[in-house]
Amino acid sequence: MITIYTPDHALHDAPHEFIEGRLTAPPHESPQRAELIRAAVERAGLGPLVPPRAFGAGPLRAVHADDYLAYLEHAYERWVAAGGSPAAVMPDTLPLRWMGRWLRRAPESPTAAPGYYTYDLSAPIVRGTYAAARASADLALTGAALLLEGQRAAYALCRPPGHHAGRDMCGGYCYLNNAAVAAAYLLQATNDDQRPAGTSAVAILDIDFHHGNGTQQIFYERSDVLFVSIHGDPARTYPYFAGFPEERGEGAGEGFNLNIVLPNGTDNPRYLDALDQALARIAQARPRFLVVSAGLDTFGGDPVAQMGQEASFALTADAYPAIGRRIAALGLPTLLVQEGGYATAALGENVVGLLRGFAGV
Ligand code: SP5
Ligand code: ZN
Repeated sequence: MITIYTPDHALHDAPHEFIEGRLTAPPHESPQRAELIRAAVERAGLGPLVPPRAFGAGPLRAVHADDYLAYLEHAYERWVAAGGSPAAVMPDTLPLRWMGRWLRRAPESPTAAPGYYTYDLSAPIVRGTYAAARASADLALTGAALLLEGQRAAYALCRPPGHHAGRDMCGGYCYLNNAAVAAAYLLQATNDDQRPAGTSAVAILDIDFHHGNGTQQIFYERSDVLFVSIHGDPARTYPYFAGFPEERGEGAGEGFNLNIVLPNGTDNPRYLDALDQALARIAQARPRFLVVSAGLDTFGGDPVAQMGQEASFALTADAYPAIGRRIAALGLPTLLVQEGGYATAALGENVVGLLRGFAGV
């Protein structure tokens, strides 16, 4: 298994986040996460570590709005110049529901813009955020290119993660949607005209504990990319406002979005049953490529997945090789994209377990 990695992820090192009203520092999503994973992958001797290629902004535009990309690139310097805290860009005013009635375009004020482009208080922007997010997207794109060149699989060690980032919004530690960018890139190698009805050229399987609301938003009205996500119940966990089973896609995309919600305390057997259901839907769509949003925050005791006093999912280390094996059994060229996972003591070994299971070693 080829791992695509760059130390440039460390350019994004946020000072804090707000969780349940508490200023939390340092944030759970830290540079240490990617380094722990890299060290574990190297120790396991799973295969070569390769650097990303530079793709430029072109492939990002297939997924993200131009004004959003320009915002991300310049948000920090403009914010600081306008008097914002040099610690990080964070909104203080969010245009919600009734204010949205008058929301026609992005504000020009650098202190107002974060409210327009951000949907929570877990996506601070620092000086190096854009460079790190671009490098992270390049990792996923490099993996996609490797699949197009005939590789069976690749693992993009992405950081910052991506699946909460929508067409023009950041949130949940995510700025650019790495998996969505890779999926859109893979579409170039498929011929839409010849695709039978009811099928998708690319499928995205999201196994992060949290619903991939950004990915869902990006492909919601499209049938060429099937989105299937297995996650904690949005009625009681982040991202709260999306991820319910009745969200099935719209227009041409109707039936091409599948949300599988699992209860607190979900254990290995119950999770693997849900995974089989997800994989059956993907097999039915007969995609040419599979992109996996690989979050490891389904692990029992993950500090971010934990819902108040209650346990989140309760997967053990044994789950990840089993998950990897089942995904590999689809027999599709597969790009694994790193998303969440915050139980740092187990993170490296859990990623290695997933990759080993996939590779059958
Ligand atoms: C990529 C990813 O995994 N993003 C997750 C973003 C989560 N944002 C904050 C969620 C806060 C949920 N409540 C935590 C309760 C701790 N007791
Ligand atoms: Zn997550």
